[in-house]
Amino acid sequence: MQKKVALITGVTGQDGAYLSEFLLKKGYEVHGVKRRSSLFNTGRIDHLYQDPHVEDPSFFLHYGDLTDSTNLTRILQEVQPDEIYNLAAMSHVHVSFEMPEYTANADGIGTLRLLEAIRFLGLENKTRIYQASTSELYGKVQEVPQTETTPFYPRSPYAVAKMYAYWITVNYREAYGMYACNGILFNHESPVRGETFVTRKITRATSKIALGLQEKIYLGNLDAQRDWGHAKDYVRMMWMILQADEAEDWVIATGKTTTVRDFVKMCFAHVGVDLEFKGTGADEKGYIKSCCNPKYQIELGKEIIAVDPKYFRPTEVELLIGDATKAKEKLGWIPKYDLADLVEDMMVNDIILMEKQQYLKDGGYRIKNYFE
Ligand code: NDP
Ligand code: GDR
Repeated sequence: MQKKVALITGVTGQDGAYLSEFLLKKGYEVHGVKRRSSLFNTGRIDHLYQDPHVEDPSFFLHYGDLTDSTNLTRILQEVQPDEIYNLAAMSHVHVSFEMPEYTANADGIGTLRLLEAIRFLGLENKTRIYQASTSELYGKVQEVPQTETTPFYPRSPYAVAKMYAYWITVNYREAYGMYACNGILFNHESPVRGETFVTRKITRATSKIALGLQEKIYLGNLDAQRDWGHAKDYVRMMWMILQADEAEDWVIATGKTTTVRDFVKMCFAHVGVDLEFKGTGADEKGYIKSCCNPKYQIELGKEIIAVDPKYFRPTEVELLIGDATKAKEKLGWIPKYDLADLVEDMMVNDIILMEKQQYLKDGGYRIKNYFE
C-alpha cells in the first residue's frame, strides 16, 4: 500500500519532534523542513534519523525557511505531500517584542507562502494543510472559557502575526476550496519544551536547586494563568484535525487553568519541598518552608524564587482557559495527561538530566575552554 506523505515545517521544534514520531508510527513517509544552523539543531529528532541508504526509508529532512518562497515551492514540488503541518514559527511571545518584523515575516507571511505554493503547484485537491494557531489570539480577556467563537484581541507581535496566519488559512479554504484548518492550541509542554518557556525554565531550575547546582530562579509575572496540556496529546489532535470529513478550525485545551506561581509550587512539591510566597508584584519572593525528602540538601527558609521585571511583557495575556468541547464531541479527542502527569513527566526527565551534571561536577570533570 502507498504510504501517506506528510511534510512538517518546524520539525526540529517540540511539536515537530513529537508529531514526526507519531506519524512514523502510523506508517507515514515524513519529510521535515529544518533551518540551516551553525550548530546542530536536530537534537529532538536525532533518534528518528535514518541512514538514507537503508531500504525504504521513511524520514527525510530538507533545508528550508518560511521566509523563502522559492525554497518552499521547490520542497512541495519534490515531496508532493498529502498533508502539511505548518509548525514553524518564531514562537516566543516575549522575543517577538524584540523581533516584530521577522516574526511577522516568518509567522504571518510564512503561512501565506505555503498556501500560495500549494495553489501555484495545483495541489489544492491533494494536499491538506494544518496551521499551528494559538490561544495567544484571544489575548485580552473577552470571555472565558475561550472557544472557536470567542473574539480575538492579540497582545503581542507574535499573536498579531499568528492572527494574519489564522485568517489567511480561513480565506484560502473559502476562496479556493482548500482543505486548510487552524488548530487553536492552548499551551502545551513536555520534557523537550524549549528551555526559555516558563514551564521548562521552572522544571530545570527546580531540579538544579534540589541537587545544589543552582541557588535561585528569577521569573516574571507569577499571576499569569495558563491552560497547560501535554504536547503528546496535542500532536495527536493535529493529525485528527486533518482526518476530519470537513476542514474546520478547532480549539484544543484542557479546560483547566493554573497560575505560574502554582506551577512552581507543583514542581517543588515533586522534590518534597513546600514553598511559601511573601510580598507582591516585583517584590514577591518564594522561600523554602519545609522539605520532606532527605535525598536533597535543602536549607529551610532560604529564598529561592525572585521576580525580575525584565521578564514582564509590554502587554501581557493574563488568563487563558480553553473549551475543547467541539474537538471532544466531533473528533473524539480524549487527552491522556493532566497537569499533574505533565509536571511528573517534565520533572523526572529534568532531574535525570541535572543528575548527569551533578555526577560530572562531583567527578571533577571540567569542560574544555576552546578559547583559552
Ligand atoms: P518551537 O519553538 O519548539 O519550534 C519552532 C520550530 O520552528 C523550530 O523547528 C524552529 O527551528 C522552526 N522555525 C523557526 N523559525 C523558522 C523559519 N523562519 N523557517 C523555518 N523554520 C523555522 O515551537 P513548538 O514546537 O512549541 O510550537 C510549534 C508551533 O505551534 C509554533 O508555530 C508555535 O507558534 C505554535 N504553538 C505552540 C504552542 C505551544 O504551547 N507549544 C501553542 C500554540 C501554538 P529551529 O529549531 O531551527 O529554531
Ligand atoms: P506563552 O508561554 O507566552 O504563553 O507562549 P511562556 O511559557 O513563555 O509564558 C507563559 C506565561 O508565563 C509568564 N512568565 C514567564 N514566561 C517566561 N517565558 N519566562 C519567565 O521567566 C516567566 N515568568 C513568568 C509569561 O509572562 C506568560 O504569562 C507559549 C508559546 O509556546 C507560544 O508559541 C504559544 O502560542 C502559546 O504558548 C500558546
